[in-house]
Amino acid sequence: MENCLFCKIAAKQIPSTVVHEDDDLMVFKDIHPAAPVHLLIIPKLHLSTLSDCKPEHAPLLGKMLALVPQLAEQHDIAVAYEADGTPTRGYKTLINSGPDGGQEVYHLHMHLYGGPRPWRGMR
Ligand code: DGP
Repeated sequence: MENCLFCKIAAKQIPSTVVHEDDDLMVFKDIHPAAPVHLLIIPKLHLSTLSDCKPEHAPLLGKMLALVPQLAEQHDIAVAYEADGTPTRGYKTLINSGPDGGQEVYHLHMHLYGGPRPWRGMR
């Protein structure tokens, strides 16, 4: 879509640090990281917000979510377990939708945050 920042990133018209790309998705580092690992997972298809998604987009949304464990492994933020079974590490996924949801860029994206805390402005 014309004049969409993330469409331009997906088309490589604007540079970004890409960590994953396939036919449907692109993942790149957030320009203002709020955590030691802060990635943005986007569909190449332009969808402005989660509210624009229809049932037919379920496979694409599923693909975005299903990529998270792989990204978490690659960036050393996957949930692990101590010898006594206590969970350690881990990450947060977030989709901001609309003004009240704090969305700034109107191309659907999922944030993936991880790494040692504290994280900027987040619990
Ligand atoms: P949101 O508030 O959910 O719409 O988050 C948009 C995110 O996009 C925000 O964390 C900063 C990031 N961002 C904005 N412009 C750019 C850019 O040009 N490049 C990259 N890599 N990230 C950007």
